[in-house]
Amino acid sequence: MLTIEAAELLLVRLPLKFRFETSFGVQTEKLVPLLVLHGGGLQGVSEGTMEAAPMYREETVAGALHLLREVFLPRVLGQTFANPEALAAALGPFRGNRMARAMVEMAAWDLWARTLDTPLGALLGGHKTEVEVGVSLGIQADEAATVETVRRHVEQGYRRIKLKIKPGWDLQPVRATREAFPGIRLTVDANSAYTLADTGRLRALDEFDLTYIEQPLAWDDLVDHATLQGRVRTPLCLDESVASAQDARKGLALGAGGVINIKVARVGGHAEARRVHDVARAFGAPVWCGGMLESGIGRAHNIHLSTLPGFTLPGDTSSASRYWETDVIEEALEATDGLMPVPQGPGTGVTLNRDFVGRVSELYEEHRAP
Ligand code: OSB
Ligand code: MG
Repeated sequence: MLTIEAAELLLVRLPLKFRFETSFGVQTEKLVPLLVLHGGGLQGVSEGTMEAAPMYREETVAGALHLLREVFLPRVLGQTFANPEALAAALGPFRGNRMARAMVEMAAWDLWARTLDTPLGALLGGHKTEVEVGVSLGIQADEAATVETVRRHVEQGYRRIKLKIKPGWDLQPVRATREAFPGIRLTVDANSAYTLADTGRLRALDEFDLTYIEQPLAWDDLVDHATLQGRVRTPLCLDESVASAQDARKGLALGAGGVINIKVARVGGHAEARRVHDVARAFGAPVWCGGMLESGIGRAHNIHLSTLPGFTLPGDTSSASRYWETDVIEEALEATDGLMPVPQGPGTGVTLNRDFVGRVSELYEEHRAP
């Protein structure tokens, strides 16, 4: 049983160690909402991956904090649930807002796994003790800078290089990278920056032996992705446009892509992420775990999810030290030779650094059972 006795909401702003440019624009810091659920003398912690502005999907940090306070937390505070899926069902009647709902669900999974004294990954059905990781590299100033950045990360052992592209900056970085590194596993991510009118340019990517082209078309589209997939040889990977296992089923049935990027929060939490994984396996489609520049809390959740057997392509869960001078957790999450160890211990296996978070959090709220 899982009794939710209290909840804490925090909001931390972390400066990024690198300038992250995508087709959305440039990012230099990350706003990280954190939720701590308390029950039975234990704590479960989660991170919100919605952004300050609705660029990636429609959710925002401000909207999520409001919904958590006014709508979602009141539904679970003081209640007892058989397990995290029963808790998530209490939020089931609400539409959309999956990243906000995922904060409650994911904190509940961490709390539940700690209650059972089990690592989260094992509870979800995973077996791996380390997971393969790649790296997502932002748009660079020119080809030379792109090749130099790729070189640094290839030398660190990352198992896949993903280049962010946008119209006007696509064939150039990919050609330069492929010429310099003929053997690496290489992918691109457009974050919805193209339309079917760009089919010729996207088809030209076929000659570079990319493992996939991630989300070239609109964030809410599957039909045009299916049309495009009929015209390019490289598999398309769906990110933004899969918000549920049903979306995954429809996308794969339509032929909108051959690979799925699973982001646990985008689909509403661990249980739905596992259902997306199961649907993809039934279609024979590989999946991998995406990232949203998470702090150590979200990163640890991602690593545990990646232990499921269908995660056969390297994820975006690269070393935390790439992103932050100081993380919100006490542990280091560092990959060696492209392998990220799964944190040991119950739950996510990581601990909120209360001293640091207490000093930098821009918000602190405690919500108690009525
Ligand atoms: O599309 O995968 C994406 C970051 C923010 C929003 C969307 C995306 C990304 C990344 C970064 O690609 C992955 C990471 O390093 O966490
Ligand atoms: Mg993406």
